[in-house]
Amino acid sequence: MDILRIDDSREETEKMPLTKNKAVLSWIDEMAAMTRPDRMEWIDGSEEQLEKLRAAACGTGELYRLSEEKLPGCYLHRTAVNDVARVEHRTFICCRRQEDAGPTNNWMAPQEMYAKLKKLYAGSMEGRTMYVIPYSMGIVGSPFAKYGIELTDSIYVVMNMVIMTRVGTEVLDALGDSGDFVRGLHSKAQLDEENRYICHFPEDNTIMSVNSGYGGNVLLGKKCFALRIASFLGRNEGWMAEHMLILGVENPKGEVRYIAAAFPSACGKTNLAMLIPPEIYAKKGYKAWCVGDDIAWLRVGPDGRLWAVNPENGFFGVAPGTNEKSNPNALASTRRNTIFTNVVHNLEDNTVWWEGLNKTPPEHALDWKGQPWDASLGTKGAHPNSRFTAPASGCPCLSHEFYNPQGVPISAIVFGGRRAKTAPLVYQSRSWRHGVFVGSVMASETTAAASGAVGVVRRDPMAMLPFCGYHMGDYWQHWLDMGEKIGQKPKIFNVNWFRTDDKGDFIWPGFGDNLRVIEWILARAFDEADAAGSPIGFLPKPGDINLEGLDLAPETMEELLRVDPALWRAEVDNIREFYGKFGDKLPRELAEELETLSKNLQ
Ligand code: GTP
Ligand code: SPV
Ligand code: MN
Repeated sequence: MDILRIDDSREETEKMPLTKNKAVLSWIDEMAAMTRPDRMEWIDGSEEQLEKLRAAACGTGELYRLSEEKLPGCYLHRTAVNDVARVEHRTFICCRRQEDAGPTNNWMAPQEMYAKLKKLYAGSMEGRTMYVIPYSMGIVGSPFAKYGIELTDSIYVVMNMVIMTRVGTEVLDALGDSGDFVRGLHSKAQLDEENRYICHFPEDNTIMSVNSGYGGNVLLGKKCFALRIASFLGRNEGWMAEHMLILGVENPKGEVRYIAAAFPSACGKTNLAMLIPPEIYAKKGYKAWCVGDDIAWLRVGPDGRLWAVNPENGFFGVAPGTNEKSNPNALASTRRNTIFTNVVHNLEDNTVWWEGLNKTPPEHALDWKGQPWDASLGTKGAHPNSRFTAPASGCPCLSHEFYNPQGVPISAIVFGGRRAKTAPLVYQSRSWRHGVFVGSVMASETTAAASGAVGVVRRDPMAMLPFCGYHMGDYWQHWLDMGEKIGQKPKIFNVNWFRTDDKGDFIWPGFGDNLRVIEWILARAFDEADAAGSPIGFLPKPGDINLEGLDLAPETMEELLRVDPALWRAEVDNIREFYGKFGDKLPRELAEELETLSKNLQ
């Protein structure tokens, strides 16, 4: 199909290609010939065009406009009920050799997958418009930005991409006639669960997603590009793409120190990235600045330090649990120009609600499925993985460095997950190499962010299990190699905000109070605090974590920091079994670290 000659009743400008780039045009031609859209529209990023699309989506019910007075510029969207989370079992890394995808990824040979997808995409956009979204991950024109084009038949995807990335003509201008862009094709097709595929072709810079309309499966700039494809690129080019928040902590002297933290999905990244310092900290002059809440691209700077940029431009955050107390900054970010997905529609004032927003569910409301909802019957109104898509610019604690193309220098890397027992509140690794070990054996209870069972402990190395675009053993080796290249290595830590008591209640207050732990981490990173040795690494000594203004008994802190040798010996056995999957791709250094841990526990 010749995209220059599509019959279209829309304005001339929207069907005209916004570029002369031959690689872009011929690829779009090919995708359009396969999916056969009735119309094509190039997204130039103008407010005028977006407003028209929003109106169109409201006309079909794809979006619902919320109270202009209470939530200006905000919309509600509901996905299909069988399409509410990432689908890891239907996510594939299609590189030529299976051994390059490794034991933790689903794999299919590229030719085989292309053939399979071709059938699913055939005519999938008939009667629909194909939107062409040129977008940038990172600041357009900066040396670390990477460009992509997503083709989609969903206005919801367009609207989300506009918030989450930098979209429009300037991206095509920056790309020029280069063929160096990530090709992304998305079609809702029939939303057929049995034929839902999220496929990555790292060797072709290509992503293909079909039969889904849920964020993580269809906003191709995010997990698909900025983690799976980018991790592959980073390995080849000598940098790292990580599932990490970036947080700046300003001390009373006005110095800002940065951490990057990797937690699995729905384990507290957005919350930590936007934390509010406890009162006693705020009074002393501590401030927290958010640079990123989900993804960090890390590289070694000319000064030998590790520098991080956030390639995104918005937040795709978990709604349930977000409230004025737990995360006021995230909540404030969602008060304008935000898209809410799968939350409760409060019909009383045309706003939204979710579990944990407050204790007063609306009386007159629709649940996430669009059904009349009566909270007193005990069913959940919002889906546990309901989300908000909010522009970063609306976040009250957004760091100025968010706009700095060089990014920020990282002093500490923090790993963490949900562990009811085993992992203490915080510990520090003994070296970069030991830190890589700590990251590689991360484990966490599964959450509603992905389809499947919730609350099952699984190994999730560096929180990248579902997001690493190549062999996990090679990825660990890349971490070790990066350690050789970083002059001033960040110190590596592990945290666990989720330890529970015998009743299953969280022992640690979490949220803003996590700054107390971060303070110790940063002090350690700058050699300003002491620590005690233990079989698993360095622990804070009693009194090292500031508990001023917190109602927490010293014995509780002791419990939070307790390392139970029996549990850890079981952990060693489990790690050994896990490592067994990687055969000779397991770096020797990590096998040695495991033996050291095992000996330390005897
Ligand atoms: P993704 O966006 O899926 O990657 O999740 P995330 O890692 O950004 O997690 P988020 O900050 O959205 O938190 C997920 C859930 O964990 C929410 O229900 C939070 O309320 C809860 N949570 C976050 N931080 C803490 C904490 O320190 N303690 C406790 N108990 N819960 C927390
Ligand atoms: C996650 O699951 O880690 C998310 C949401 O941030 S999604 O974009 O769906 O992956
Ligand atoms: Mn998040």
